[in-house]
Amino acid sequence: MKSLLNISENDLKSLGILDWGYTEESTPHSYQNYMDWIKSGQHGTLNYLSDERKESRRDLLNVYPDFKSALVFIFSYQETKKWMIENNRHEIAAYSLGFEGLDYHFEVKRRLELITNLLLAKNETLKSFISLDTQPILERDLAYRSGLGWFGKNSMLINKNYGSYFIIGSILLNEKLDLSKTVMDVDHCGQCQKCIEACPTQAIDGETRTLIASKCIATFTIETFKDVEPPVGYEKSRGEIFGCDICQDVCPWNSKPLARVQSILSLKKEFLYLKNFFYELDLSQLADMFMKMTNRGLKRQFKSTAFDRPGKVGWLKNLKFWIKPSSENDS
Ligand code: B12
Ligand code: SF4
Ligand code: SF4
Repeated sequence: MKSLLNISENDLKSLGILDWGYTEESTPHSYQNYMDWIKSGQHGTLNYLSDERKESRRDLLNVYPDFKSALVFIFSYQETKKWMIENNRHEIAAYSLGFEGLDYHFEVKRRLELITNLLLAKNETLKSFISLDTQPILERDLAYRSGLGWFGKNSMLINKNYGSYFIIGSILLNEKLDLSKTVMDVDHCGQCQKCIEACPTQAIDGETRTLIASKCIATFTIETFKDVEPPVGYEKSRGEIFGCDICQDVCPWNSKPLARVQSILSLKKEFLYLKNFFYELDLSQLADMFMKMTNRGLKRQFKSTAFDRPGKVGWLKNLKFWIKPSSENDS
């Protein structure tokens, strides 16, 4: 990775940044891919992708009218992923513990604000807007046109040097920066089909490089708050109860980057309880605990982490699938 204007490479690394890119293009290259996906109904119950905000995704100017350029950063959770693989613990997706237990919407935002402040210190007329997951912005495309990778068949943005275990966070700016033009990456999937073959619920449409969202375990375990049936094939997974990394874990582009990092599960003091919850209790004990909480109590318990999202009904739905009735346990 290179330094960025007045910010050194070491400072960027200390923020968990693997690489950064730059673009002055406000329109996504894959807007039509996205619209085709919506039209074919592949977004399933994810209505926030198909409502009136789909127009906003057509151009960054619709979201940030002063847009002139974007700095795009990729934030690693590789160390946590390595710990999970080495310990054969796959029930919780790595991104959710990869920022010391904090919800990345807070932690990565904090890091993006730090970078923004460093940039503003050198340029008083600069204005900025942070894009991190929740804005109506096609962020994988933004990273793609900033030269940070290609769209894998599993639909992940994959970087040739760093794989795909990262979160994308961007700073949109009202001025162009004195940075060289981006060279976009090309496809490096070739004939590989590993993610398509490994997905237990057959949620990957390799032809269009998109997902059938209603079949994806991440949709079922993170984005589904009602007590509904899981996607067909869920039973063939590794027991994922929050998110799913299977199509990344099998991707050859993730092997070398993981081999280079240490295996670490690092949690802030106030989040050490997460380790106890998810790795020391068995699933029946975890379910008992959720049963005893009110929905509001659960939201309070998991405040500032990723785990408040499914709510009580959502969590119990995720867990009950893996808990055998006591008569089965006895026999
Ligand atoms: C909705 C959503 C989901 C949904 C739907 C995912 C999906 N693939 O559509 C669900 C809940 C399933 C989900 C799951 C996950 N998500 Co999510 N999710 C999002 C969100 C909010 C919107 C994505 C979106 O617009 N989808 C619509 C589809 C059509 O767009 P797309 O996924 O970007 O796909 C593009 C390519 O397919 C491309 N394309 C296809 N073919 C071609 C061909 C060419 C030539 C070109 C140019 C382009 C192209 O066009 C599409 C449109 O840009 C983004 C944040 C954001 N604002 O972008 C995060 C995001 C995509 N998620 C992220 C993560 C980390 C995950 C999970 C790993 C979490 C987990 N462990 O459970 C999984 C991964 C599942 C997977 N294989 O995709 C990261 C991905 C980082 C990365 N390296 O790519 C993002 C970017 C959040 C972030 N800020 O970091 N997610
Ligand atoms: S995240 Fe899991 S369920 Fe979703 S497409 Fe990837 S392997 Fe399939
Ligand atoms: S597993 Fe293979 S096909 Fe799937 S994203 Fe990785 S390289 Fe591409």
